[in-house]
Amino acid sequence: MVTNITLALSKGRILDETRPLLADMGIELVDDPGSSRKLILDTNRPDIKVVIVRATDTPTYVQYGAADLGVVGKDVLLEHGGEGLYEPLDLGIARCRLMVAGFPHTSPAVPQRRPRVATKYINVARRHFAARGIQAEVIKLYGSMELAPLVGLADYIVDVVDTGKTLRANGLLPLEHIADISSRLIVNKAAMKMKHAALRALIAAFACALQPESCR
Ligand code: PRT
Ligand code: MG
Repeated sequence: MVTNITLALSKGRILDETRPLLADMGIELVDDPGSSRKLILDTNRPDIKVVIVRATDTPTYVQYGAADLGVVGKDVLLEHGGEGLYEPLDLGIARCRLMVAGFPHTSPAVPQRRPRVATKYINVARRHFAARGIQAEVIKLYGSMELAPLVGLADYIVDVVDTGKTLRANGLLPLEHIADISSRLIVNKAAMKMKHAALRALIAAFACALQPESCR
């Protein structure tokens, strides 16, 4: 009996950096995600489909079993909480750092008043400041976080930083490190029981694509 598997990926970095791993596993997309508007993509494996979702939605699709597994940034996973999910593998792709950033002269260590923090990572930001004894006022944004300090909306932002160019271009600096980020393979907990053999095989194939020498 064939077990059908659905893998959730987001366009951009995660799709681009997951595709070579899939290729090493012998899995190729049939439709070109660059030009296709389809959101459910066939692969050369009749039992494996790829669904294209927003990066922040990946844990939700996998949590509810709409996808059996997915690839998602640890930043998104920290914010989501990881309920209903296994995280069997660190794929080591789409690396960056989750940081507090702001103007060079401000320091979250000595707040003058209750600091305002703009971010799409509101849970992460609350936890980070609370752990340092600071009750920050956290403002939810959906993008262009770097703008918030420039127009007086917030004292700080919490965002992922790679080269730091985006911050520097806006006169901002990384101030505090929250976490090193890479993308993780996540698996629906119920699917892991119901589709055990198929998912085990796929997770093992991902592991081999990451470390071929350990699979020879
Ligand atoms: O773009 P969209 O709103 O659809 O969703 P998304 O931004 O969540 O997705 P995407 O594809 O941009 O990012 C997917 C994942 O890639 C994130 O969840 C991170 O785990 C990881 N990643 C790695 C990054 C970066 N590097 C990164 N540099 N995600 C975003 N950025 C952005 C950052 O937000 C900032 O605007 O790039 C800018 C900073 O880059 P530097 O190089 O200027 O520091
Ligand atoms: Mg983006």
